[in-house]
Amino acid sequence: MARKKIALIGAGNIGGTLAHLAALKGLGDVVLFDVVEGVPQGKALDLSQCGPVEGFDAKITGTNDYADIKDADVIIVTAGVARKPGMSRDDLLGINLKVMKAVGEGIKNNAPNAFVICITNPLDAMVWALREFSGLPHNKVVGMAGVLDSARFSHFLAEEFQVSVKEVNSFVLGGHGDTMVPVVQYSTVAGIPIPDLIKQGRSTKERIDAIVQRTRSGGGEIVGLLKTGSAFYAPATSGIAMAEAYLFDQKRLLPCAANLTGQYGVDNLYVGVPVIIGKDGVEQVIEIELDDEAKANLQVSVDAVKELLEACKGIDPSL
Ligand code: TXD
Repeated sequence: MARKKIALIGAGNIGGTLAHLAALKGLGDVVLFDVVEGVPQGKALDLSQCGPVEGFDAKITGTNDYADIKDADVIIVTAGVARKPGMSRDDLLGINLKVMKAVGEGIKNNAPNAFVICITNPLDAMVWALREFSGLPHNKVVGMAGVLDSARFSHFLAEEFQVSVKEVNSFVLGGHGDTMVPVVQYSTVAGIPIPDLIKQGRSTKERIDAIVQRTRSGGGEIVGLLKTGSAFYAPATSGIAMAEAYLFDQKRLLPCAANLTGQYGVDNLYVGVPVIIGKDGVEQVIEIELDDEAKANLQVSVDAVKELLEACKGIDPSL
């Protein structure tokens, strides 16, 4: 069987880490694309030289030409500008919208059958715009945010309850922004919902509220520390988990930014919800019962995404 082809659009911090992980995990051959000349080629050469040490044969190449992503099976998009301290995700809108147009056209012309995972911020607007520009079916274009946000939530919960991260299952829904909705009700430690653990006296509502807040500003906390860019290890790991779910038809239930067609009372909008990812891409959107607080929070999040889309349409009338 021929090796799968993974194209990474954007060879920056996340792109490079994605390439490294894809090679280490043997997902297939990797093509790193960037507009900057030399960077994807240099990173590809460096990464290829991990092969003899790690024992992988994956072919890793760098390019500035969209023709080289031809017939890619999976495309992960991180192209654009990352947040700098003091910059909100939405400040990135204008710059990254133009980037999505170029990327969408590159995908449409060269790899229209790919499963496309968008990571570029502001995520919920960029994944929607990328879908519009690429013209691919909605089930084949998905945004990565919820896997990362849930990983952050789970990490903090594991610390709070002093248990292995393996015992923690958590869900973050809604937009990838300050309005995201970490759902306490469905987050568990060894299957026990957090509200029950609070009742048992293992934590308090105040401490969990603080964790929810820390999760919401989890990206900003890292930007503030790094000063020259944003998080990239956990975002790349999260993107790879989604790619694996597709490539290996794992039917994993992952929180992703997916196009809604009436679910959660939302139509024609990309919002973070639990979906099943398998060989057909987004195979199902899972609707879960939310309590009133989570519902209200989700609505705030949906309204924030809607506002971003209106802003996109204002910038690019072709949308
Ligand atoms: O959860 C999430 N979705 C996120 C999103 C978590 C963390 C970071 N998130 C966003 O991912 C972040 O705000 C950025 O929008 C992207 C990529 O983050 P990264 O840290 O990888 O940014 P870099 O290192 O600046 O890399 C971006 C690369 C860089 O090499 C540019 O030259 C390239 O994108 N770039 C382009 N590539 C292709 N085509 C075009 N037009 C282009 N413009 C810039």
